[in-house]
Amino acid sequence: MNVKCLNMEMTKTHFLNKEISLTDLLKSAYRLMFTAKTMTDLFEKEKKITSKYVHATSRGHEAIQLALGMQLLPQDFVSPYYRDDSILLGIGITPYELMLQLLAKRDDPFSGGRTYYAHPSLRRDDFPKIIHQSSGTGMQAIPTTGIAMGMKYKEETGIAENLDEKPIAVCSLGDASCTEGEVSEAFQMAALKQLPILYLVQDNEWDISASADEIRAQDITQYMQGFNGIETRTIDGTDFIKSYETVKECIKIIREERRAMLIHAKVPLLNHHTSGVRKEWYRDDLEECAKNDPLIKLRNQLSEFSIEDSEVETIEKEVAELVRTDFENAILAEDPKPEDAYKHDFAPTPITEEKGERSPSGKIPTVMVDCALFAIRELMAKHPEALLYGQDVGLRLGGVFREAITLAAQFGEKRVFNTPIQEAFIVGSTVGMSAVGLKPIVEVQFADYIWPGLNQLFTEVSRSYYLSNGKWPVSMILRVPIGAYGSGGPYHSSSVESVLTNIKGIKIAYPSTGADLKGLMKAAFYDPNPVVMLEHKGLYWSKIEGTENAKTIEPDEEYIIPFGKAREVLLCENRQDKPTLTIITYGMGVYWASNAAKEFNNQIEIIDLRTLAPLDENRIFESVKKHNRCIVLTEEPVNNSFAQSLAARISENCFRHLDAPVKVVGAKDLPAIPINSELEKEMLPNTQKLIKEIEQLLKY
Ligand SMILES: Cc1ncc(C[n+]2csc(CCOP(=O)(O)OP(=O)(O)O)c2C)c(N)n1
Ligand SMILES: [Mg+2]
Repeated sequence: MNVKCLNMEMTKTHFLNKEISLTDLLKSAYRLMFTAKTMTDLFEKEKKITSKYVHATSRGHEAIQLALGMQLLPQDFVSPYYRDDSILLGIGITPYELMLQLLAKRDDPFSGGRTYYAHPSLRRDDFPKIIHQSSGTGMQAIPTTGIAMGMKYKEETGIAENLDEKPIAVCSLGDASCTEGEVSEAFQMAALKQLPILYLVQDNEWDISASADEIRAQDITQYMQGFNGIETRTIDGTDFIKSYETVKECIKIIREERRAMLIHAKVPLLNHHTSGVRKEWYRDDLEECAKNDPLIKLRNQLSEFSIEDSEVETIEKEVAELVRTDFENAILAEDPKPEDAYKHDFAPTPITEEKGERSPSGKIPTVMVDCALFAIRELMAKHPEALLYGQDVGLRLGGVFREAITLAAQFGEKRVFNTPIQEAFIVGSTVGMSAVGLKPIVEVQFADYIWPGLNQLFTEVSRSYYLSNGKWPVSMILRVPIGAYGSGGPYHSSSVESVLTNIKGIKIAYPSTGADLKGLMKAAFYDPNPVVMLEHKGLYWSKIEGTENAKTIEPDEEYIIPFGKAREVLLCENRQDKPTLTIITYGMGVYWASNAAKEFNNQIEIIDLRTLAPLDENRIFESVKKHNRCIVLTEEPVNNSFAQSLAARISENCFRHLDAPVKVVGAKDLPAIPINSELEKEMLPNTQKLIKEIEQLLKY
């Protein structure tokens, strides 16, 4: 390409934050590209030191990465993947900062030594923003598309910041990562909602050792033809000028027209896949690829622009010195301290006390499902940043349990809307929505369908705060109707709390009354951390005999309950004449226990956990120590359950006080809950079964 015929006299870059000429732009780009190469070479030369922690570099991909990084503004969000160290150089991150992460040092600006090289997260005023980046290939597509959805939401509801240039989201992806199913969920939403996002796909035709012809039926340009409304540009990503112009054009369109675009940049992979998977083991195309080195191309373009060799040599010398000293300094930088491991597991919540009125006078009891609805209605009326989305929650139905009925009519279809059947998107998009300051309340239709969303919950949502070293908490509520109820059958009855409580970094509520559901929903909303609300659908309307007490007076608007505070459902004294016991339970268990307790004369105490994470250990242990006998009651199959693990904790902490083993009562260990009502009854716990267990335990 003859660069001289390009119409790029003056070009603004954020990197230098001022208008500069094309020659100056090319020189800046060359400086950065040479930096990336010098770093790759140094990391290889010093591999004894650098490969302690696995890393990948951008070698071969630098031109398109720099073209992108250099044009982003502080209001933009970018999600680079692990090969994008040149994007990071392009936005102004220094080699020293990158090397701090390479060596997992304490001052690593992204994660404080918690995550790998080029896994950034950044929240500096004068830089583009970067949410936490995981290693899961393609997993950044949904959170980043969530950012774009948040930007558009703010514009459409009139709460966006007033800026001369509107922000955009950029999601960078490797070619092979695009075959992940979640990536197409993201494309679907970006196309459907016309979101202001740029996808950059860097196509090196490699998926570690698997070649393009083995793993894809079409390249990304062809693939995008299935997504109406995402315009694609296919380019040679080794040509800096071409890349710069294409990125510039796309960014302009997205800033102004608020729609999605994709750049398919063809690039060679010149370095190893990672420091641990080396090119010499399996690559037979290295010679061919070397002919396409973007650095050599840019060097030639500098000559075409009559930039003196001596000037280029000076740049190279300066870069070599900088990279060397940065490396030496990074080696000397301090490691994290052991106690640093405990920082930023959860962001502090302002909700620490029960407040407001739980049972205002003059009101009649309200079913649990409406207590949740009213909580959300009050929150949405007060907070324009609150919105609700999920399957069927929109205007026509208001949720399959009518748990969101009237909300779309009251707050409009921008704030309460249906999503496609994409649990991964529903869950993972909250990361991006939260990053732009919104408070997403989302739903999966049944606990049985949380599985497709679980990857996002684990990989992205739960770890964002910890791995960004406290920069990006994810404030979201995930509502999950759960539990068995009247022959719901194997796919509408499951309990999932044991899996969820194994995910660290999320909070989990499992209220058993309307008042608790309302108070905890409020606490969840003001909590800066991700919260899963498990809502037993058998309690929603108190239709099941014996669950009438799930229906309560609706607390007032101020009512709020801190997480980690159990509820005393039934208290009894420790007696000399008869043994007593405590039942630690939650959800439907509260009603099995309450009904069973009627068969015993003041011998049963019942503690409702209300939240499974955090857990009110003090209240649990106190009750166990008082009664010396304990049942942990759950609706889940017993083996390897949350309840069994809690029982172990109780045994360990209350050992000297126990007169009997801590008994776990729950469902039978079977793969699914059968639909036939007799089989369902056989599998699940109930009041009668519990009475027998209590009798046994009291005999000790
Ligand atoms: C979900 C997931 N599966 C597998 C991996 C292991 N893995 C790491 S990189 C990679 C290949 C990705 O290729 P591509 O997206 O084309 O990026 P490239 O490395 O070629 O730049 C794989 C399979 C992973 N990180 N995440
Ligand atoms: Mg690839």
